[in-house]
Amino acid sequence: MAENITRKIIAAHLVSGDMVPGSEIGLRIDQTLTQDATGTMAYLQFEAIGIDRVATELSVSYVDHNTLQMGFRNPDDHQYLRTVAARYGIIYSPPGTGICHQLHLENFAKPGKTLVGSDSHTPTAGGIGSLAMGAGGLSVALAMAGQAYFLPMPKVVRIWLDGRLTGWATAKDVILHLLGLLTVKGGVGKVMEYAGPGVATLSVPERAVITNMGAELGATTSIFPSDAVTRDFLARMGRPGDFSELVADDGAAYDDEVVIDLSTLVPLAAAPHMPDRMTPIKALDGMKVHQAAIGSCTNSSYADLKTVALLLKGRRIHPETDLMISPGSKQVLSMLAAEGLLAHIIDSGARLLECTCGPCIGMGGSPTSGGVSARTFNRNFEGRSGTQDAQVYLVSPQTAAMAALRGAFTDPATWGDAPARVELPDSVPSITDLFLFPPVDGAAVEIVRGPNIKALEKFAAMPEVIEAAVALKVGDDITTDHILPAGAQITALRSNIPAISEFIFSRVDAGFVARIKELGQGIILGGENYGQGSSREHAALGPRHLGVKAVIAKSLARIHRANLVNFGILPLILADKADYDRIAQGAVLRLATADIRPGEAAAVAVEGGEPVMVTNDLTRKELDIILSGGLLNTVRR
Ligand code: MIC
Ligand code: SF4
Repeated sequence: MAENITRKIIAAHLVSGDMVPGSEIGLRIDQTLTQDATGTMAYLQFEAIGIDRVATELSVSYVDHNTLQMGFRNPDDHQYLRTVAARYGIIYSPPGTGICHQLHLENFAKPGKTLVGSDSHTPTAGGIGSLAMGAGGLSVALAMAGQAYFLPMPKVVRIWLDGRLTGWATAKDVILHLLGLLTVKGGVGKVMEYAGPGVATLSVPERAVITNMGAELGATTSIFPSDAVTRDFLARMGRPGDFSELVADDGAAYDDEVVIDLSTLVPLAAAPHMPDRMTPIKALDGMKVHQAAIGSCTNSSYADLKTVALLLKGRRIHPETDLMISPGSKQVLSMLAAEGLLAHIIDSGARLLECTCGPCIGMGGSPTSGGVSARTFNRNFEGRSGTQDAQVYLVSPQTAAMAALRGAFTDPATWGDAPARVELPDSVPSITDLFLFPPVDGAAVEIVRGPNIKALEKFAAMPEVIEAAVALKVGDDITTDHILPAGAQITALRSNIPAISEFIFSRVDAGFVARIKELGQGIILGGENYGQGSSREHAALGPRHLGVKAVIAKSLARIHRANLVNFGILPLILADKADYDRIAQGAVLRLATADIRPGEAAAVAVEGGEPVMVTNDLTRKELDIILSGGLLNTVRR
């Protein structure tokens, strides 16, 4: 039977379930990755499972988020991550080596392999033809232990690319265009599979820009074929042996299709505060830009930064605009240095940052109050930059560089000739020596735990009856950044659940933590797409620690829903969305857990009112996990 790429990889890795969209499948996982902000939890959980060595083909632990090392917390985390990696057979990428997704694409990702990473932008590796998915740390820990990764079988959407990019339009504008078309909910339950004649016109790093930001569509993942372009990329990266061809069969079926003519695209921006608020740069003409930031796992490749360096060459950035540049990896940085391109960046007045996530996750680099920031990143959620009222626009590197030079967004028609396309050199210098490879036998390695590494909490089983107040009612599109904000101070506490829980919902409702502590337990009422964005399981662990028993929402984002299950919080859906308006914050709800059955409706009593009906999309196994107090309780047993 003619098959698409997604279904081919799934079929080759299927260990349980049927490939029927929406029903649960289990996949064998070849590779895993973690980053430090989610990694410490993932490895604590891996240790709790009690396996002697990772069972995957390859597992890598990157340190790229919490790298400021203000005080002992970050360095303690890094030391733990380095030693736990050596102990269990995991490759360790020290802080400053690069951003996890960029490094993985350059050094380890392979066509046709499955990859699960404790970061929502893991689909970046889809640019090379890997089926790469973001997940909570516990799911990654289980994959490292050789267990299957469970997810609902996705639908596969063919994104047909015609033509080729022209003028100042870039790969970033392709995905921004798609986000404008489909919105941040448009990819839920789907894999975006790219096809058509336009595919061959895009390099692997360009493809990775597109698959990276497929995360913002809410998609399970995004994937490109592995073709002659992929072969060429791997050869230049010194990994020709990692190539294998992977294309859709002629006549393969898809669940849906979107057609994009690349030649019609123009430079775009996602306007504050959602990645799908699409606007052409032309429409922003004249808007002052206070800050520009180039980098992040979306746009920090050699080609992106060389293009920027050449735009800056011989010019000075606007005196009232701050420009920050973070290369995606030391490989990129050393290539820029070797070609003399760093000089253009330095002489332009730009600031060169470390090869880390940096300002993308609010590790410094916050804009001025109310300031406009043009960022090449993938998320512009309110407050994520560290400045609550900053106006963050997501743009391409070219657009960010032009904004920094002019001090404002200007009409691309005034930018002159677009820069020539940058190709990778024939042979790229290897940075393999910078990774720490684990010893063959790690049994003797001592795992070092500083005071920032707190032991895992044991959660009790779910009570038979939940009788609890709605501790917080929130609207649509609540992101995990709303639930647990990022930023240097808070993210440094990722290994310490009691401490980080003090910040749950702090930017939405400063009284939340005190209120739920007073109540002792609670229920969260949410709107559409509750929990979209990052994979941070702390957005489930923190609420769980504080006594949240259930989240009742109009709809839930995939990774966050899985994290709720993993930590024993019931993810419930309002059967009638109109009931949302009937439940006030503070209302006491009552439900018997025995009434909750997979896929069936159940009544929830509302104090002083009519009951409301809730449904769920839980399997029996997931329900049992929740009732037993979370996945770790099940696994430990
Ligand atoms: C993000 O971009 O929000 C992060 C930080 O990379 C997260 C992971 C995290 O919260 O640690 C993600 O995207 O999954
Ligand atoms: Fe890092 Fe930002 Fe990418 Fe998240 S989105 S992995 S914080 S660069």
